[in-house]
Amino acid sequence: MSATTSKHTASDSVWTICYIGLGSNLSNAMGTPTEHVQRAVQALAAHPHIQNVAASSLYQSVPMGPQDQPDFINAAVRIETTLSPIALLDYCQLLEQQAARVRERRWGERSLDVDILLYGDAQINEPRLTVPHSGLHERNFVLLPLKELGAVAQIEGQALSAHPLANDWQGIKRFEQT
Ligand code: A4P
Ligand code: MG
Repeated sequence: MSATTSKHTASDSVWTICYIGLGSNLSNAMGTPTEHVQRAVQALAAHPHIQNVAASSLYQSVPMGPQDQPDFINAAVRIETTLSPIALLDYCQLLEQQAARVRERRWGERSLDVDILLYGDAQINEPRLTVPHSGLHERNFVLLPLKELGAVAQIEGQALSAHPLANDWQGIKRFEQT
């Protein structure tokens, strides 16, 4: 999946490279997990202040957290944006609402989770926003798609691709659509 377009904004706009994590393990009236994730990629590409969108493959992974829930479909998306971190978070949460997400239990099933994984090389610790996303380096369902997209970042003093789980395919596989 990819959509490459250059969008015109004021000449002093700064385009920041960001990585977004997508996850879904619940079908609802709006669609299946795969459809929720693919629709989110399209909605990111359609935003006037987001350009050069590239999505990883889809990955199927066992749930982290409660095990009595379906496997997840995960992907990561590379974008360039002129949105501020909080404005980007607002848009991520709008996409979750559009997928009719209902919050039930921590790490529970959801129609769509949209997380800001990296925002340039910013370190953000605000009440609504932690970037890099907390626990990013402890999740192969985040690291493997990030690595596929060629993301470069230092997390806890170590390159992304050097974290052990960036090479661990346990409990995760590329999702092949039938
Ligand atoms: N928030 C803070 N930082 C960020 C950020 N960088 N990006 C705040 C997005 N949101 C951020 O998130 C709770 C609050 O985090 C938001 O209000 C936002 O202001 P949430 O999405 O409502 O809740 P959550 O996702 O259930 O909680 P949490 O702890 O963020 O869970 P995670 O870390 O998102 O993990 N297993 C597999 N295999 N694949 C998955 O994708 N996902 C989860 C959820 C659990 N198990 C999984 C997967
Ligand atoms: Mg989340």
